[in-house]
Amino acid sequence: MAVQTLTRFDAYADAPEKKYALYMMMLGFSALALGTFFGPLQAFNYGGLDLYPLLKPVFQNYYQGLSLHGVLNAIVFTQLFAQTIMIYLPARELGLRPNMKLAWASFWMALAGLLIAAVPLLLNEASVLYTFYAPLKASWAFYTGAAIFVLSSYLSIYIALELWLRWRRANPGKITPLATFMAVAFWLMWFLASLGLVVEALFLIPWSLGLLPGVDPLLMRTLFWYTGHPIVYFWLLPAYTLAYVTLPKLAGGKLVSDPLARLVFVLFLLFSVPVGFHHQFADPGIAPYWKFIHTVLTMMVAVPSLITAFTIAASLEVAGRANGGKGLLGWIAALPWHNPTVLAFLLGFLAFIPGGAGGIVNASFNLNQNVHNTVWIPGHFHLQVGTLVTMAAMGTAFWLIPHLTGKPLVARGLAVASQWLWFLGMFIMTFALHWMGFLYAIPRRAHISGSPLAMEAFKESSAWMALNIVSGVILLVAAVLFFYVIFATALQGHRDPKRVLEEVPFAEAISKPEGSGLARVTERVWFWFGLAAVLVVLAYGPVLYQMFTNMLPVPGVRLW
Ligand code: HAS
Ligand code: HEM
Ligand code: CU
Repeated sequence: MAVQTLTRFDAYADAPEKKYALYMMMLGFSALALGTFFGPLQAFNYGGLDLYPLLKPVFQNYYQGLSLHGVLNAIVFTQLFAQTIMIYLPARELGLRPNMKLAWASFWMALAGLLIAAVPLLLNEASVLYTFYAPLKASWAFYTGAAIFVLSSYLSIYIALELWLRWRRANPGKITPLATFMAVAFWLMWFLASLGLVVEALFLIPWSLGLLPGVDPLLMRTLFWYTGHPIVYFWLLPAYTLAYVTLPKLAGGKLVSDPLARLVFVLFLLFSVPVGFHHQFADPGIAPYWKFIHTVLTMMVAVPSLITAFTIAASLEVAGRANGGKGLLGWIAALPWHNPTVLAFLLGFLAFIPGGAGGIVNASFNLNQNVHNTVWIPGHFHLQVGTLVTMAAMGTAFWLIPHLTGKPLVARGLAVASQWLWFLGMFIMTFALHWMGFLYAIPRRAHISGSPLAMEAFKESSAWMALNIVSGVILLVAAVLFFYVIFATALQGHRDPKRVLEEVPFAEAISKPEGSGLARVTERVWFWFGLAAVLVVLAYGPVLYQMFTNMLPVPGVRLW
C-alpha cells in the first residue's frame, strides 16, 4: 500500500525538471515509434517486397513513408532526446533548477512545430525527404512547422548557458563539472551549426507561400549540408556525454580521464561545422580545392571519436577488472552484459567501429564516387545514428524513466532481448546495404520493389536482398519489444519511493580536472567558440558569398 500513496504531485514536487525531462523524452520516443514503423517497409523494399499497396489509402507511397521515417527519426527524435539529456544532466550535476518557464516553453514549441509539420507529412503534401532538396516543394506548413520545431532548441541553448553562468558566478575560478561542460560545448556547437537551416528556412518558407518565385537549388543544398553534417554530431554528442558521465559507473568502474573528455568536446566544437562539402563531392559549382579543404577538416573531426574509442574502451576495461575480469580479454566477459543499459552501449559502440570506418571511406574524395547515392550510405548511418545513437537513448531510457518517475522497469528480460535483437537486425541490414551499394551500385532512395525493371537489373544481388527481409523482421520485433517495455514502464500505476530518490549515476574520474593544464585550457569556452566561428567563416565564407551573389532561382516541382 505504501508504494501506492505517492501521487504524481509528490513525485515531481521537489524536482519539476524531472517532469520536463520525462515529457520531452517520451515525446521523442513517440516520434521514434511512428518513424521506425516505416523502417522495416524500406528494408523489405530492398528485399524486393513492396508492402505499400497494402497501406493505401492511409499512406500513399514509398516517399511519403521515407519522408516520415527520416524526419521523425533523424530530426525530431534526436533533437528531443538532446533537449532532455543536455538540460537534465547539467541541472542535476550542478544541483540547480533550470528556468522552468522556458523549459516548458521549449517543450510546447517543439510539440506545436511537430504537429504543424505532421499534418502535411501525413497528407502526402510534404514528401520531400528529410533533406528537403529544392526544387522539390512541400506545403508551407511543413517548412514552418519544422522551423518552429528547430527554433525550440534555441530556448534549450539559452537554458543551458544561463544555468552554467549562474553556477560560474557562484563558483568563481572553479572548473565546470564535466556533464555541464559537455552540455555548454554541445549547445554552442549547435548554435553555430543550425544557422544554415535557419537561413535556408528564410528562403523556403516565402517560396512555399508563393512570395518568392524561385530558389537556387545549389545554394539550398549547400545551406542544408552546412547544418546537415554537424547535425550528426548534434545526434551523437548526447550519446557520447552519457557514455562519458554515466556508462563507466553503470559498468562498475570509473572514467579514466576527465580532461581528455573535455578535449573531445572542444574538438567537436571546432571541427563539426566546416566540413559539409563532403556531402557535395558530386555537386557542380563548388571548386575542387574547397572540397579538398573540407575533406581534410573531416579527417580532423574523426579524431575526437578516435580519442573517445580509447577513453571509453579503457574505462570499460577498468570496470571489467574491478568486476573480477582477468587476463588480456577476461575483463570484457566481466562487464555487466545483463544490465540492459550497459548492453545497449556496448553493442552500440561495437557497431560504431565499422560505421566510423565507413565514414572515412565516404570522406575520401575518390572512394566517395563509388558509394555516393548508393545504399552503402544508409548502411553507414544506420550503424551510427540507427545503432549507437538510438541504442544509447534506448538503454538510457531503461534507467532514466524509473529515475524520473519512481516506477520500476517492467519486463527487464524483454528490455535485454530488445537490445540484442536491435543490434542483430541492424548488423544484418547494414552489412547487406554496404555490399549492395558497393558491389552492385544499388541506389538509395529508390523504390525498387515497385519496379519490375529494377528488380530484373539487380537480380544478381538477391542473396543480399534476402538479408534485408530478415533484418526488417528482426528489427520490427526489436522495436515492438522496446516500445512495449518503455511505455508499460512509464504508464504503470505503481510507484516505488526509493526509486524517486535514486540519483543520476555520475561516474567518478581517475584522472581529475583539478590541477590539469588541459582542463584549464578547455575551460576558455568563449575563446574556442570564437575560433570555431572563424574556421567556419574561412571554410564557407568565399563559397557562400559566390553562391549568394550568383543565384539561379528555379520554381518548385512536385514529383510525388
Ligand atoms: Fe556520416 C553521410 C562521413 C560520422 C550520419 N553520415 C552520412 C549520412 C548520415 C550520416 C545520416 O564524408 C547521410 C546523409 C544523407 O542523407 O545524405 N560520417 C562521416 C565521418 C564520420 C561520420 C568521417 N555520420 C557520422 C555519425 C553520424 C553520421 C556519427 C550520425 C550519428 N558521412 C560521412 C560522409 C558522408 C556521410 C562523407 C556523405 C556520403 C555521401 O556521399 O553522401 C566520423 O565522424 C566517424 C568517426 C568515428 C570513428 C569510430 C570510433 C569508434 C568508437 C567505438 C569504440 C568502441 C568501443 C567499444 C568503446 C572513427 C568511438 C568497446 C566495446 C567492448 C565490448 C569492449
Ligand atoms: C533510411 C531501414 C531505423 C534514420 C532508411 C533506409 C532503410 C531503413 C532500408 C533506406 C531507404 C532508402 O534509401 O530508400 C530502417 C529500419 C529501421 C530504421 C529497418 C529500424 C526498424 C532508423 C532509425 C533512424 C533512421 C532509428 C534514426 C534515428 C534514417 C534516415 C534515413 C533512413 C535519416 C534516410 C532517409 C532518406 O534518405 O531520406 N532506413 N531504419 N532509421 N533511416 Fe532508417
Ligand atoms: Cu557528414
